[in-house]
Amino acid sequence: MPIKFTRSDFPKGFIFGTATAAYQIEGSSNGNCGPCHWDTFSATPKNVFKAENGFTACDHFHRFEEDLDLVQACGFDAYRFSTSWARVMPNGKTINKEGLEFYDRLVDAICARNLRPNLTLYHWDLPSALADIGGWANRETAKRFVDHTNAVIQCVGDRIDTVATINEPWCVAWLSYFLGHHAPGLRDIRAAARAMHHILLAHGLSVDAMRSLGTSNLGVVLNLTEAHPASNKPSDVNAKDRLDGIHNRWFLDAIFKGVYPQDILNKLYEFMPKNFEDDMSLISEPIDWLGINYYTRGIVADDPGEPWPSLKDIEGSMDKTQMGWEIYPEGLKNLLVRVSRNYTGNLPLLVTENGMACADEIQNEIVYDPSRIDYIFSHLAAARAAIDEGVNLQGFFYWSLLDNFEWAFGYEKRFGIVHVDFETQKRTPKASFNEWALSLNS
Ligand code: GCO
Repeated sequence: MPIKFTRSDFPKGFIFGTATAAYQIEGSSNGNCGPCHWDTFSATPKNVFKAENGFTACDHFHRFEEDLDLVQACGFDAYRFSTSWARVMPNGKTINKEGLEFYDRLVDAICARNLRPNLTLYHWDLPSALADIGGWANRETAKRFVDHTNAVIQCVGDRIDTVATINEPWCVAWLSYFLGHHAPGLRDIRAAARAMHHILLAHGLSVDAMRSLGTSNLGVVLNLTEAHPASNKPSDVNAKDRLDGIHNRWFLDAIFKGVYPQDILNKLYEFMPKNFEDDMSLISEPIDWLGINYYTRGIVADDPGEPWPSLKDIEGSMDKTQMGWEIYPEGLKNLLVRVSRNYTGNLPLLVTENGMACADEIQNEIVYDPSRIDYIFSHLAAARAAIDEGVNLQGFFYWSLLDNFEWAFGYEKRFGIVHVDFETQKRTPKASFNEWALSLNS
């Protein structure tokens, strides 16, 4: 059993929050939202568990007041949410007034509860019209992202605490265009190399646009993994470096040093867009904070039978979550220390996502989720240990407030501290919610 943490164990002013994302909770059939690439990806056989989609999700579009009451009742300081590009610009071009009005009301409702609004501009709902032109493989998509940025910031920017441009560029690019697990489900190294660059270009352009509008507290959210080799064999150790390069260094080096890591660039160079070097100063424009999403570590072996990067995922032997992800809190501490020593120095860091899926069930109106409670406290301990080593960590957000549409896993995997019955939309706070409330209110 990990030790329990309370507010007083963290520095004064440390921010505790919970996080969600638009497509996973809002219900994309509401409010004249346009089609996005997740709608078509889900409608294609074998992509998403039971071919589920985000059409209704948690119907947060209509129930956001009730959901925000829960965030407030739990004692959180902040609420991280995203704006759907397809809701704001259904055809990728024209503004949907109803979409912006929704976010206007949402931000007012967050502020009315004395919660800090932490906005993410892109959490994966790419309008289908932009998927049609090649999505993130096309430079034009990065340019269009400025229109979305401007529309959202002009509407709610005056009340926002922090803005993240992109959530998890590795997922947007590599997982979606190379591994094919997320929309648009491509498995193509040339499209992937382009997406790996254009998503960072979109970040840089968006930061630039927001600075011109006078918006402050700008950042980006990276999902980092601690890479481990399957054995001590040099071939596996090299494989570990490739995983680290693609997953972590590609983004950290680009954003904080203005270059791509040479070992990975050597392999991707021939597929990269022309003159990509000219974008690097924009991509590495200073930011005000960095968000890190952390769930588990990655173990890889060399797979010499396959072309570069010749990686084979290996299952670890530690306890796992419902996702099959190893529970490895130490990785969070190690990453925070590494990032702050090698890249960010005294720049504020936030853990913008951390959480666990469990096969939760309601019994007599109660959801008992002790393994999630252990997961939370052991990761809070890791965060605390990083602070003790001098990391300027300023906040921690639990993923997620609600059980929701877990992308390719549909509604089966439950990450929420609030249970959602997807038939009735009834919300039931779980034992972990009560535990958070105890920690935050003591
Ligand atoms: C991500 C996203 C979330 C996921 C969560 C659990 O990290 O993939 O930001 O949308 O739901 O991470 O997989």
